[in-house]
Amino acid sequence: MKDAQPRTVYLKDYRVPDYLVDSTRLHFELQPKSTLVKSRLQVRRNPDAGEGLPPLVLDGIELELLSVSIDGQLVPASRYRELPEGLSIDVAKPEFVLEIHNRINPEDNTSLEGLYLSNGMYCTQCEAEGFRKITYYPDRPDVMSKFTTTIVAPRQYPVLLANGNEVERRHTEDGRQVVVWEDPFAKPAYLFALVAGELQHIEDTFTTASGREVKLQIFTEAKNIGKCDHAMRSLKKAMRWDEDVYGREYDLDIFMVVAVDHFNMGAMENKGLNIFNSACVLASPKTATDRTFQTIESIVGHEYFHNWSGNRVTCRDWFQLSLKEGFTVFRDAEFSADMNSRAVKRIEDVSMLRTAQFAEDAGPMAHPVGPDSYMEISNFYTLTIYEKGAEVVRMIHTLLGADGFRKGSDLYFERHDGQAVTCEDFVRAMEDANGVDLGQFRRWYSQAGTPVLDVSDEFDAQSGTYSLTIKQSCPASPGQTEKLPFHIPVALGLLDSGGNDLPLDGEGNTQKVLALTEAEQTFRFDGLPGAPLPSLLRGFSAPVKVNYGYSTEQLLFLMRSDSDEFNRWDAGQRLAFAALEQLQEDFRAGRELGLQPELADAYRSVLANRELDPALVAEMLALPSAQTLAEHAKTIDAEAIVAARDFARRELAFALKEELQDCYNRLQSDKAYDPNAADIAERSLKNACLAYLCVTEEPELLALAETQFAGAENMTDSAAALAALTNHAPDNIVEPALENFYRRWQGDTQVVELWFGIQSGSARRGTLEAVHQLMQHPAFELKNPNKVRAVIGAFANRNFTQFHRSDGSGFVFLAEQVIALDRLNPQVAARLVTPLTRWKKYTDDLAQKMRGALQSIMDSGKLSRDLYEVVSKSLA
Ligand code: 0A1
Ligand code: ZN
Repeated sequence: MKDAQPRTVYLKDYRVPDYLVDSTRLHFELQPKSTLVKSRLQVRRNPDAGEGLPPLVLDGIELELLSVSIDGQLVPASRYRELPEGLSIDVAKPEFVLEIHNRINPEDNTSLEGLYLSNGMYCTQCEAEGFRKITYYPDRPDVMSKFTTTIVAPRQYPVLLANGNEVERRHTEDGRQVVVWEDPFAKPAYLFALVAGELQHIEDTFTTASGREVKLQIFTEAKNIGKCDHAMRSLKKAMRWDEDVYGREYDLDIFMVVAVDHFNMGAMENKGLNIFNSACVLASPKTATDRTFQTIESIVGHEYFHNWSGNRVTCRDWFQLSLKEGFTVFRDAEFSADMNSRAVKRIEDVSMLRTAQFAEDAGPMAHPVGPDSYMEISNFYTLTIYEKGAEVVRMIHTLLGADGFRKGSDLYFERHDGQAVTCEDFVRAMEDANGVDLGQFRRWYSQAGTPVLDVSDEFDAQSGTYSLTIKQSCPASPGQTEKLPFHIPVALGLLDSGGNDLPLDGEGNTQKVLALTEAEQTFRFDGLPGAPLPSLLRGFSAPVKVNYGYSTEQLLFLMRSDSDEFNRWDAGQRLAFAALEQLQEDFRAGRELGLQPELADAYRSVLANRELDPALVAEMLALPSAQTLAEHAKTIDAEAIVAARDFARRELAFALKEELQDCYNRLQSDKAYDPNAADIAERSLKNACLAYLCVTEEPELLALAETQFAGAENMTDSAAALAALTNHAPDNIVEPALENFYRRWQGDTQVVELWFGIQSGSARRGTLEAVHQLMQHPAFELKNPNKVRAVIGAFANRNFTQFHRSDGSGFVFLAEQVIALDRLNPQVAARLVTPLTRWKKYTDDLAQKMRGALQSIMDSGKLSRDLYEVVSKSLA
């Protein structure tokens, strides 16, 4: 395990590498417990690094060193030193060939970084610092090298893959297979990949805009070969989209995707050989939900888009992680928006940002999009780097317009192709291509925390002048007490009393992007016929919170009339939010609870509106989640949140029973399943109605779910019915349903994970005792991150009620699991602990219990560096 010594890496200490590696030849002889790795590096003193010949320092962890040679001569042990996490070699000349032999143990590698085994298949994960678990190497993204990889493996592994093009295939005398791959593009070690196994594949081709034919292959275990088609279709769409929207073509003759069951994250963009978590690539109508189909499309897109935004142009150091991740998330979000409903995609993304990223930004691990220090880089694959980073890129897009942004991205790719660069280089390319100054805008990269806008307005009836005053502020975050004003693009519309957009300038534009740059600024609009109603931050034009004293009537009006669909939804959320806050207050004061009738009325008219996209209707009917309410609260009172939300949901379910039933019936369809946007939208509304109807717990309404469960031809309908039953039906209905479902799907890993998640995430079924039982289930495996996320993660993150039980047993449970997991997989352990890190925001009793659980982790013995960073920062 890596050392938990609290070392901190600082951006200010960045130095160019002392040595460069022009070419890297790797030779693997695969054995589960003892794989031999031979590396041959063409090394050269970096002319930009200064005078003299300092020792060559290589990174390496958990490696058994066999030998070191320079220019064919064994280096005596006196000329190199093994370091706790590397090797330091004395150097006598500015250019040489370094050859290192070492052994590794893939079978015992449960961290899933470096080379490991998943269900008997060898695979690698090298980002961010996994390559150093394979061999000694300058494992930093600004050392870019051309890789040639030779794999030697016994017959049980007929498929042997690495980056680039296959250039040779033969057998050794003892009958092992040898395959050689060559990647013509220089790349950092984090993009290296190797796969070996008994795999099958599907194949297709793509002809690029310039007429080159690319072979596309998706590899998986034989039993999943029927689940690859959707990923292949998604890949081809992504390839076309990147040509159309960014002018970016694929650059190798072959593009491979491999599905593996044991994977820490979603997927990985290794050059020419993407490796995917099975859950993010495999799907069939019978086994995958609509959500999975959409997730696959977006992740396949994401990894593919990295070929340019990440691989051709990569990061200089890991402080620049958002350079590739923020930009690529923005690219994948736009791809998904173009393939599906734009408004719904935006709503989904913003909901996630508002709950999880805003919480991160307000917690002990808060950091800017461009952090300036870390203990363990794996902890910085965060929502801030990814999602807020994407919002920052989106704001640049908003400020420059689509054409200006394209000019900027063209210049960025052209200027930096083949280089390892910084976020600053990205912003400068945008500026240079457009002749603009984004000086103040750069604060989005350097300041953490979620800005708050307090908005007030005034209308002078005599002159027809409307004044909108916006004050911005940003709460303190770790290490940053004072914040300077951000440059915030505030997209604005003004509605007249008929609900129409007013022209905002002489040219008749009805939407304007205000440039908010001061701590307080007033914007004036002249010649208005009457007092307008502002539609603020349309499309969520910046990752900020907006306070404006909307009345209930005004929100109802915006819900009906705003031409911006995102803001229509947002108005409904504000309305529901206010109602839920009132309920929480009443609950705390011991008053009888009652829901204002306006909310049900508003939902009724949304349900009746046949012009709206059904997926948007489904979003509009959803109450803000418990997690969203928690994020917004000054102090989180978990019991009040649960009481308020449960009460409101029940009230709405009874008040809208007939309309919900009508809508549910109307959306019944016997069309063959197809995961297209229109059908997905209809299913999402149908199942949203079903979920509400089951809240009533009335037998004839629960029967709807039973019937749907029994007859469902696709996993979306089946899982939605099972979840509704699991949440609301009595045991004599739920138990057989869960059992049937398991019996039918026990052979399918992805479905079993879904089944785990439904139970652990249910307030009724996923009690602590039940979760303990699931962990004893034969299909549960602590070494498999998907299983951990489906059982423990779903309990801690999605089962707000049970996790926050007042006796604190949910916290103790999580702490115990985190401690056990840390010994196997530090990355996953450090992520899993997140819900405990927010303890300071909770009411006193729960806060102390959460803190106690965190402390017990700290006191449990030696922690990994990953977990140590999160726990120590949270306790500080
Ligand atoms: N670059 C990948 C994410 C990723 C990061 C780290 C991993 O292992 C620790 C794996 C994947 C992406 O953005 O998709
Ligand atoms: Zn990525």
